[in-house]
Amino acid sequence: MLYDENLFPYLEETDPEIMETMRGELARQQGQLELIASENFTSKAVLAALSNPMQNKYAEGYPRKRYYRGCKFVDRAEDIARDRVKELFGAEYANVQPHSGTQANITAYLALIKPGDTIMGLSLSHGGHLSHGHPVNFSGMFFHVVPYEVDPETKVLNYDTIEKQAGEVKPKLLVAGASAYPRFWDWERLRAICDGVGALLMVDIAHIAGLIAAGVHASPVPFADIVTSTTHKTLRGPRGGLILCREQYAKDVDKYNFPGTQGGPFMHCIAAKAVCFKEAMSDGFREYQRQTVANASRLAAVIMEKGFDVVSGGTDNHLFLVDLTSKGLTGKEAAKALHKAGITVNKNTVPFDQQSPFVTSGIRVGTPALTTRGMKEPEMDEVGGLMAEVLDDLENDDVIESVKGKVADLVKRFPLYE
Ligand code: DSN
Repeated sequence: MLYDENLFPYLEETDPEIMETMRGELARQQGQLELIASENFTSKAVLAALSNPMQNKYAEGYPRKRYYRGCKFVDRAEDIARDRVKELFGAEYANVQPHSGTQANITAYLALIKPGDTIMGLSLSHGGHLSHGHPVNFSGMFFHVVPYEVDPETKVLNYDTIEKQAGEVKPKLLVAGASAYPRFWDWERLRAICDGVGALLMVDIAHIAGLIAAGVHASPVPFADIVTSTTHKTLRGPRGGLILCREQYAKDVDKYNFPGTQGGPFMHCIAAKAVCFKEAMSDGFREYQRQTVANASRLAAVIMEKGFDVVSGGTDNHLFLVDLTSKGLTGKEAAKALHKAGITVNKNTVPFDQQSPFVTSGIRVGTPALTTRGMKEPEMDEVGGLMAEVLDDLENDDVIESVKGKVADLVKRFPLYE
């Protein structure tokens, strides 16, 4: 019986070359300190759901309105996923078919505005996302984009400035949400700004969806016209996207996702999303999100105590940005040296960065993955110390080797997938 079997021996026999890459990736995830803010480790239940025969099923359309026969069970899975995510976020309507966060954003734009319309989104180099209007992205190609930025002094959003800019620009749509912004968002204020200029409000919660589900960050659902998200970051589910909206946008959201911009939904992934939403309703998940934020706050404090600049002086969420300008370092060289020592982060531009996005002056640091392993404040003290050791002496191979050894000891105390 398929469901009683461990499937990996079949893969080993059919394709040992790919099996080797999978073993390597597992060992890599187990053996290093994962601090990429957008990454996490799913439960074994989510991984199991991803490897299920629903992946064989075509189900274009929506439950009970499909273009294919044989959809009884995938319909049930999609209904469960939709009901759970609506309950989790208190949303009127949900679409769980987007293959990714960017796909969800494409659908949301088309449901709200027309190509050529003016949008305002947070600039990429100030923490926004490519799909919030960057010129190299579809969003920048198809819409007239006027980006907003953080305050030059505080590096935090100044809502008075955004209001003034929106009054001048008169956008059809304001896009909120970010990939590298460490502070709380004031959704109510953004709604008021939008109402003042006749704009719609779309919020991309990809990074902070888990925090919002757990009540650790305020929810934009009561204020936004459409909310989009990924499911694999703080939410800790399979790779994918979702859309939450008011009932009035339901038909357009469904239409512009399928047939508008996607074909057949990934039904195995939708089943895995349902599992993730169930897990996210538990007390354990709420505690996990609280700890993720506490860990980020502690790690940022340690890094600052070690003499590094943290953008905006700390964090309210799961991530922070280290500005390496005063140390004469680039994000590129810092991330490379940390990686050699077994600590994985990504280089990241900081607001008003003088370096290119490929070099950058900063690194982005996030705690969702380490918190999933069970690490708490004492481990953040250790991790912060190890990061500072490397960053203070980037070229010193002895330091890197010594930190690498300490990383190996630390991760062994917090097993992953064992
Ligand atoms: N690339 C993701 C991140 O790292 O934040 C956003 O799509």
